[in-house]
Amino acid sequence: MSMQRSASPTGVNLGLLPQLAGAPAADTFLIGTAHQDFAIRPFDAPLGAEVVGLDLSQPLSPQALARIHAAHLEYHVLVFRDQRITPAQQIAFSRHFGELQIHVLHQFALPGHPEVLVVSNIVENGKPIGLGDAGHFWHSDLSYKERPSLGSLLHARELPEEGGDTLFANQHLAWETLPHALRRAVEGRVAEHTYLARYEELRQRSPWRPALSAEQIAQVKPVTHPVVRTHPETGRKALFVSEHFTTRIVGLPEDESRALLDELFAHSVKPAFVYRHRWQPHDLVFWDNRSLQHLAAGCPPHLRRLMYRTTIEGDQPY
Ligand SMILES: O=C(O)CCC(=O)C(=O)O
Repeated sequence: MSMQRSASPTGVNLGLLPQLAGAPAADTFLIGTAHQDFAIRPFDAPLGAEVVGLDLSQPLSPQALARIHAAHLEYHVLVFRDQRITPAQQIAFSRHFGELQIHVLHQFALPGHPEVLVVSNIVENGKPIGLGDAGHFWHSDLSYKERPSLGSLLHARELPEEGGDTLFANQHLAWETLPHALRRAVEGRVAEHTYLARYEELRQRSPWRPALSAEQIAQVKPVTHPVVRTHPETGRKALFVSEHFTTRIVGLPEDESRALLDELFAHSVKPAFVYRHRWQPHDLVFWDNRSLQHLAAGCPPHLRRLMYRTTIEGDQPY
């Protein structure tokens, strides 16, 4: 499928969704479409922008979608404010960017909507309604799959009065600032990622996590990906390892691999690369898993937090 490309405000080449080819180039400030005017305001941070004045429950013009897509590539996190959308509308908006992935923990799918993962600490009738500790370790979603996630969308349905922030770390900056000796040590190498890496550790902390069935384990066989990946749409390089899912660098002795991964993990989430999202009611946050890692900061357990996540399938990393 051929992709048209347009120049972003910073000169990075931005691939456009195939169905949006021909739409005008991105404008990061006030944007008008046939149906809706909205603004995209970059944060004073190493990544991220907020989108204000757009109603995602309404149909979007190809121009609006093209501008959202370009801004997503540019800022890596888009925060759509005040979205009063249903799960079906979240699914429909997410599908503009690709196929949706269904999480291996089907126990926490939203009833009637298997594409929606419930991320929540709420317990009803003695049973957790969602994955309460999702994002406890830094990670990029579904990096343990052959085709990890392109991006994820998380919609705030119920927020705690305190805590519950989400942190995002820019992995392009992490790569670009990596000391030369470390660059040389990792360039051309591949690393193993597995969903099972810390599953038992998480189960010990959160005993409500279900034991995985043989069928679930078969769905998450270990995979390998390049330690440094190239973003398929912008061509920018990014570090692609995480403390949650990356277990070893292939071809190195265990102790060397461990030491190298520990250095990469520490570097990749330095404060200079991080944006901390403090949620507002009805925020819908759309991030790029090819450019970022993220972490859920957590909230006091007695405060309710309910979020709905959709996850878009990406390419095989190279
Ligand atoms: O709940 C959050 O803040 C983030 C959850 C998370 O890390 C995920 O869904 O992958």
